Amino acid sequence: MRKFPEGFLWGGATAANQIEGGWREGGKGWSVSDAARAHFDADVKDYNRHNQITTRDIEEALAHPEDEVNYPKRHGSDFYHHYKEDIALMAEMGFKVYRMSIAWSRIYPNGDDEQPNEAGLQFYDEVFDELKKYNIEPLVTMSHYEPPLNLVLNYDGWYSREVIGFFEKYVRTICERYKHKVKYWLTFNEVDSIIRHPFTTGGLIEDRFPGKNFEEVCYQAMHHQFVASALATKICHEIIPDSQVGCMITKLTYYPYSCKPEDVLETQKRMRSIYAYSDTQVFGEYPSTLLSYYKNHNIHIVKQPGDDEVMKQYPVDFVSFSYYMSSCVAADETGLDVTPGNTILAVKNPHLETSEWGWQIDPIGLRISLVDLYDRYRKPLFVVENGLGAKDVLSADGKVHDPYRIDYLRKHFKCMLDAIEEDGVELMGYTSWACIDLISESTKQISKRYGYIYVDLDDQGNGTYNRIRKDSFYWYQKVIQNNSLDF
Ligand code: BGP
Repeated sequence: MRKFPEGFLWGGATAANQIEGGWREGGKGWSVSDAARAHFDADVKDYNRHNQITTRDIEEALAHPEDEVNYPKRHGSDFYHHYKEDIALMAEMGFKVYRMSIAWSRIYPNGDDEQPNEAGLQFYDEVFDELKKYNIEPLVTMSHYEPPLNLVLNYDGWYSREVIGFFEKYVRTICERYKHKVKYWLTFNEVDSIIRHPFTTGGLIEDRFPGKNFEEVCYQAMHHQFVASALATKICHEIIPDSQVGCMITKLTYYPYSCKPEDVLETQKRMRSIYAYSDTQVFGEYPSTLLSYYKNHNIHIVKQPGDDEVMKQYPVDFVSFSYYMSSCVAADETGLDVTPGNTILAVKNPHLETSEWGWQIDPIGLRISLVDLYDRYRKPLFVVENGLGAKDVLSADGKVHDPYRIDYLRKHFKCMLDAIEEDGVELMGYTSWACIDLISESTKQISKRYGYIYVDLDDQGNGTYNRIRKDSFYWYQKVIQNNSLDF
């Protein structure tokens, strides 16, 4: 019987802005995600265009906090009121770890408040205590599309150097408060995503930077996040000596569309552009690929004395990533078939099937990514997002039959095991996205379901919020119980 390593951290992942709801309770302030909801158009192909939020959109969102369109999106799966039940279900599956995020705007509702919000701190205390009851380790993302909206409106988001200080204060507060409860941390979810969705990741709105090169604005904000990530790692290690802090990137596997050297070269460029973000946090310095990009595109990043040293001194302990799909790459992609993907359009690979949303399903691509990342960094890896979004249906028998999800996961797990056993990759664990149905980031709808647990709710916000175990729930339970795929 092939087994995963002893102590392998099996679990599931969520993010506060997609699962919690309770968005105006317990003193929580507006986050960028609460405001981003107002603008959304569910056409995935136009994801990036539609996510270019304007200041006017924000004003409208603030003026209509409970409008019907946004109601279900802002109320998530109502984990805020169901966390005990949800954690009990995770425990029933045998979770060793639960990846979740803390909503910064629950702790500092405006981001720049003098004092933290006690009710927000108390909420996560209760969540961590509940996890502890079942011996589930929390893995906490400090920032997953949740900067307080006030930091956008009054500071221009992560473009402002001052936001580093606010983030440091927030990190210090949560590390102090949860030092006996949380050992595993991630700094920024998909730190590279600030380039693709500047508003939700970086709190950046283009119309607030008249006359400026917006791409430069994004990279400047990203620099501030790199410095903040290093400082967060420092703070975490100081306050919680046995803590482990990881970076988190969006990992795709890229294949040359053909063996034409031009296509292979372009593929290499694309891969290097992904690694740039983890390189910076693992090696503690900007890689040549980003520096040359800046030079060739006339991008000037303002650094303060000490930034380079801080980044160098406090690299992350492990490397985590999301993996959903792969894409082909060609030097000239005109006329090639494309398919939607994780916030990007991907060139179609004729050898792969896609999800209902067009994302190319590629378990071997996961193994390739694991090996590449491990060879590059020699640091433990953690798959913190992977899973299948599907239109699950509640059958007449009151159950949800999702054999397609089981098939997807089994194939990905097998490739992880191959990477561990045959390629010698050190993999700490796996948290599937998402362990329970929640609001999808790209569609802003719950009908793109990922969970092992079905939430009875539709895209209009109708439903009982009841939790129902899907078939995949029982399958995952067996995987964890046996620490193996053979049972
Ligand atoms: C990642 C995000 C998650 C999650 C996931 C699935 O990029 O970190 O927040 O949403 O993608 O994407 P979607 O919800 O768009 O299907």
